[in-house]
Amino acid sequence: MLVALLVFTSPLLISAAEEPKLPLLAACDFEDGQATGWQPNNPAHWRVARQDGSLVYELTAPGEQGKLRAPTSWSVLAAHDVTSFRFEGRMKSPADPGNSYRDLCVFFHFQDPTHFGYVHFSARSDELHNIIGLVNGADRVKTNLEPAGKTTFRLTDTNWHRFKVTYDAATGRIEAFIDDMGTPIATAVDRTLGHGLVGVGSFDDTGSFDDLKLWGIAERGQQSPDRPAPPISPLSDYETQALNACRAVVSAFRANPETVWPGYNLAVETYLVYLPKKWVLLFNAASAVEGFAAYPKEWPELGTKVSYHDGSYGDLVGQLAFDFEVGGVKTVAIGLPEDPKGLPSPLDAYLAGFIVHEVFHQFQAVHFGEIPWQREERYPILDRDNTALAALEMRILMDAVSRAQRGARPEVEDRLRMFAGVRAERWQVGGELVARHEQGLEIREGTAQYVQMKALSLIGKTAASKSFP
Ligand SMILES: [Ca+2]
Repeated sequence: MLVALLVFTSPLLISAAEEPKLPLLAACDFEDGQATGWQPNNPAHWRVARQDGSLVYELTAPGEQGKLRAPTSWSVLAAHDVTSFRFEGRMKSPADPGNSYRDLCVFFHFQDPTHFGYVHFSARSDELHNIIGLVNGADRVKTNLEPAGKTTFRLTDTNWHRFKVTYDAATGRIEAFIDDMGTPIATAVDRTLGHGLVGVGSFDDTGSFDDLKLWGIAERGQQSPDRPAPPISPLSDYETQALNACRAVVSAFRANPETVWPGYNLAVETYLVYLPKKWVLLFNAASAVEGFAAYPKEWPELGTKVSYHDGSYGDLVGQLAFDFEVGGVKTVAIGLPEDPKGLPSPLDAYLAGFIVHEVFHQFQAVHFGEIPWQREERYPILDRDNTALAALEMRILMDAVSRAQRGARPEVEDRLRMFAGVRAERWQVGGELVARHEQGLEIREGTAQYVQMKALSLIGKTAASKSFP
């Protein structure tokens, strides 16, 4: 009894141990009469119909051969681009069992109609039948490791058969199962495509599918430019203002390329602007970058070359990333605040200034090098005398500015002498550490602030940015 139990359960145990735990992404039994989420290459050939006491997904007519020798009918689960996955279900071929070329196909890593992997389940085994195949912009090729003719074929009748196809991104291993879920009938090791959609269909027959379940790891950051882009959701007011800010920056620099700072031109410089968890925009990249697709045509025109990534990209989560590598270039990624509440208004002007200011810090580091003492951690932020005197300096400076605005030049000079006196005294007491840190900070932040103010004044004058005050 014990022996029988062990023999019975051990394949399950082995299988459970070998399979990585993957989250369930989709389960379709078609019992609502709908094939929600499924995208056929020919919708006229697919329907949900009752069969053997269940509603099932039917491929009702064979497809037509295209330019490549490849399966002709498929319906893919459009919302789940996966790397590692497990895709299971049951299938049934109505084709004459006397025809050993009969087939049903399970698709995976589907990226577009000429780039996908598939398992061909058939009633014979040879170079083209009952294989794991790859269509990679050319006629399909067998990729499974078994020699031609050596895979086990079981699609020999018109009964329902269980199937399972798995891919493990860590090893590149693809396994195909039919009836026996413990032992694959075909195995390949192939990382050519690496990710994509799953689907069901046939090389040139009809068939039925039901109880389809997908477990998997969602692909990130590798959208193929020729795959249909996911639907773009309507922009929120905040997103619209963020895009307006980007457009205003680009058009101001385009109209005044050398005016803000020699060589600093955001109409040509490469940089990223992103809204955390929503999207990433790549400005002025020299060439196509993997993971970025065309900027949505429904969105406002930004006046320069921009590519788009949906969702999060790489490890960009915080607000700023300097020396961020994208497409072989080190640049800066400007993370806009997730929530615009509490930001200064007008919001688009604030965001434009923020972008200009922060990208300039990257420009500074590249062109002038780091100022090593600017981020001095030993700076006495808690020293009361230093803080009080620094505050006094600020008051004197502000006083000087307001007197300058009234044209009271002698009073201004008097205030500036006072300011210099207080600062000299404070730096005397604080020592070289305080002086050098503040000088570094003023060089770094002062120039960035200057650049920000200069750009905003140009934006205000640029006709294209009417939304700015
Ligand atoms: Ca069903």
